[in-house]
Amino acid sequence: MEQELNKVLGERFGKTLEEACMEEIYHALLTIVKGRMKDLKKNAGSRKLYYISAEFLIGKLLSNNLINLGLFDETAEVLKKHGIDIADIEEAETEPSLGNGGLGRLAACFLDSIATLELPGDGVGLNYHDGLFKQTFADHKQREEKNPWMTGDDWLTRTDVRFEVPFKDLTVTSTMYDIDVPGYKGGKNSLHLFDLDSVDESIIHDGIEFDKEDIRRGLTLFLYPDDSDEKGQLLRIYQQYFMVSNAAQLILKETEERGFDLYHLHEHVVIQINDTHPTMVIPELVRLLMARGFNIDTAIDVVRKTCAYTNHTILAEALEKWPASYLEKVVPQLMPIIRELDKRVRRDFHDEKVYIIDEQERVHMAHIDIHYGQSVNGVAALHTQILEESELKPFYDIYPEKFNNKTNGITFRRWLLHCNHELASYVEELIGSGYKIHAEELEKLLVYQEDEAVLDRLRQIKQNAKLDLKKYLKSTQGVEIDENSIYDIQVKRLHEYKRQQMNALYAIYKYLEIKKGNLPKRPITMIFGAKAAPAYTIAKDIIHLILCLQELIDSDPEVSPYLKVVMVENYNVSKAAKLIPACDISEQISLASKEASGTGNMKFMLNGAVTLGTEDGANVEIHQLVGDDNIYIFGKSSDEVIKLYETSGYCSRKIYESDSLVEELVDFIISKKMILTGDPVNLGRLYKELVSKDWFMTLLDLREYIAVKEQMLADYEDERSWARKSLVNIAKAGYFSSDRTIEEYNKDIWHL
Ligand code: CBF
Repeated sequence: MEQELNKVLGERFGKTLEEACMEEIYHALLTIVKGRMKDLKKNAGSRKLYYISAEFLIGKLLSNNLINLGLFDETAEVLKKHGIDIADIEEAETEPSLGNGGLGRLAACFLDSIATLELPGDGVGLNYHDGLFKQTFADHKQREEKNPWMTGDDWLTRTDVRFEVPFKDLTVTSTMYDIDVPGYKGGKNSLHLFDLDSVDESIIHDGIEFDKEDIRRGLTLFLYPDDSDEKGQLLRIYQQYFMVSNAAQLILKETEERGFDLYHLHEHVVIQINDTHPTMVIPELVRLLMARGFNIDTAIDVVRKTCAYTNHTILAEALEKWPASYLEKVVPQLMPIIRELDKRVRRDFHDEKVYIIDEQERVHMAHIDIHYGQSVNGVAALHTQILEESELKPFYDIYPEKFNNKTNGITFRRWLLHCNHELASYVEELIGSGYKIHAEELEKLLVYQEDEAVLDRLRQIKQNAKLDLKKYLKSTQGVEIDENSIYDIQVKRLHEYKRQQMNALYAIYKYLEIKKGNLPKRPITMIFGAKAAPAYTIAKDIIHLILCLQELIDSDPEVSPYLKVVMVENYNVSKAAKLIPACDISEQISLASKEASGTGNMKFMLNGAVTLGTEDGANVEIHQLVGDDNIYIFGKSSDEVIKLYETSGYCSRKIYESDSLVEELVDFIISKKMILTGDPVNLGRLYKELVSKDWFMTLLDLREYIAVKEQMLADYEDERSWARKSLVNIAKAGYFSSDRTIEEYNKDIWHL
C-alpha cells in the first residue's frame, strides 16, 4: 500500500506521502480503491435482483470500502507511520446526501449485505446533484442550503449506457453513473444512478429555490424537492418516471444481453420496489413489453411475477396518491395501462378500498404494488402485523399469501467495524472474528456478564468514545460537552410521531427541577440531531424550541453545570458514526404503532447504548431479545393508540388541564424567558398545536416518559450493572445484522 500510495501521489500531484496534504492523500486512496474494485468479479447468477429506490444514503465510502476490501488496517498503519490519522483523511471526503433517513440508509445497508453474501443484485436510483438539503442554524431556526457532493473525482464512474425517456412534453436522454459496491471479503455489485447531462446547478438561488418547471436543468438537482404546490408534485412525478423508465430499460437490456427470453423475465429477474416511489416501474414494464409484442395479459402476468414491494410506513402522507390528471400531464403513455390495471381490480373485487383509482381520480400507488406484485413485506414484526390487521387488511384478506415480514437490519461493517474500531477489536479479542460474518456469534459475549474486568473495559471504551465526541463537537460546532455526563441521544428525521417534542419537554422538566434545587446526581447531556422537511412548519417549530432551550440553559449558570442541550447541525451519516458509539441512552420514543421499524435503535444497541423506548417498531423485538432488565419501556401500547384514533378518544387539552405538571411544562414553551430567547410566532404555534391538537399524542405518554427516564438516570449510577446492560445489548444485537435480513429476503422472495 505504501508504495502504491507514493506512486499515485507522485503521478497525480508530484508529491510523496510526506509532502501531500489530506485532500491529496484522500484522492490518491480513492484512485487506488476504485482500481481495486474494478478488478473484482461481479456477482453473477441466472436470477438477478434490481433494488429500485429513490434514496441510497450511502454515506462516505473510503473507509467502508477499505474495510470490505480487507485493506483498512494496512492503510491505517501506513498512514500512522507517517504521522497521519486515517480519520483526518476521512474528513476530506464529501458525504453524498442521496437519502433522507431510515429508508435510504436501509437501502445502503442492504447493498452492502447483498454484495457480501455474493448475491447478484444492483441498486437503481437517481444521481441527485445536491441531494437532500444541507441544514444550517441561524436565529435558532433551520435554514436550508444546497448540498453539492460531486467533485469530479469521486466514487462515480460515468458509463456509456444511455436511454431515451419520453415525457409528454419532452424526451430526454439519460446517462448512467455507477458506484461499485464491494462485499465484505466477498464479490461486488453496482449502484446505478441515472442523471441528465443538462442538469445545471446554477439555477438554484436563495438557498434551495429553483424553477421547478425547468425539467432539463432541474430534474435531478434535489432529492424530494418541495412538493407543497402542483409544480413540485409534477416534478416528483417526472423524477419517479425518469428513475423507473431507466430501470426498466436497463433490466430488459441486461436480461436480453444475458441471453434470456423476456417471456421468462420473472425467472431471471426480481425487482424490489422500495416504498411507493418506484411504483411506476410496473406500468412502465408492461408498456415496454407490449412494445416488444407481448399481449397485455402476458405482459401483466410476467411483470406481476417479477415485482415485489416493501412498505416502510403506515403514515398516510407517505402512501403516495397522484391525481390521474397529473400523471396525464407528465406520462400520458402510462395512464391507459394504469386504467386497465384498475379495471381488472374492479372486475375481480367489489371493495372500493382496494381500487387503484379512487372516486376523486387519485391513483393509489401502493395499491398497484400490492395487486401487481408477488410479495408485500413490512419491516418489523409489529409493523407487518398492523399492515395485515388494519392498514392493509382488505388486501391481506384477498392475498394473505403475499404478505410477509422482514425485520430490518444494519450492516455491522459500517455500524461497528468502521464507527467503533475499539469496541470491534475488543469484541474480537473476546470471542474471535467469526461475528463479523456470523453476527449471531455476538451472543458468545453473554458469558462475560459477571466478569468485572470485561465490564470495566467496556466502560472504558464507552468513555473513550464520549471523549472523541466531545472533541468532535468542539471542533465542528464549538460546543463544549462534559464527558463525565450521561449522553442521552435522539438522532433521526424530525417528525411529530417520533416525538422529539416530548424529549424537549423533558429538558424543560429537568431545567425547572434544577431551578427548584433538585440537582441530578450526574450532569446530563441531551443531544438531538434532525432535519425537518422544508415545508413542515411544526417540525421546524420543534427545532426552534430545542435551539432556544439550548441557549437558555447554556446561559443560566445555575443550570448549565447539570444540564446541556445540543442540537447537532446537519445531522448525516458521518455524524451518526461519531454520535452512536458515544451514547449511553438511546431515545426511541415514537408513538406506538407509528414507527414502522427504526434502524437507529439497532445501531445504538450494537454500540452498547441502552434503549429508552416505546413498544413500537423494532423496539418490540429488541425488548424481546434483551429482556426487561436491559431496556426501559414506557407508554401506551399500539393497540391502545390505534383504538384512540378509531374512537377519536384522545384529547390533549384534557390532559393539559388535568395534570399540573404537564401544564407547567407546556406553558413554559411560551414563558417570558422563552419568548425573550426565541420567536413568539414559532413558540406560540407549537404551544397551540400541543394543547389543541397533538395528533401524535405527546402528552399521552409524557408523565410516564419522565418517570422512566428518571429511573434510568438513577440506575446509571450503578456502573457495573449499567455496563452489564450494555454488554447484553451488544450480545443480542446479532439478530439485527442486515445479512440476516437479506438472507430472509432471498429465501422467501428473491430466490437468487
Ligand atoms: O424501513 C426503513 C425505515 O423507513 C422509514 O424511515 C420510512 O418510511 N421512511 C421508517 O419511518 C422507519 O421506521 C424504517 O425503519
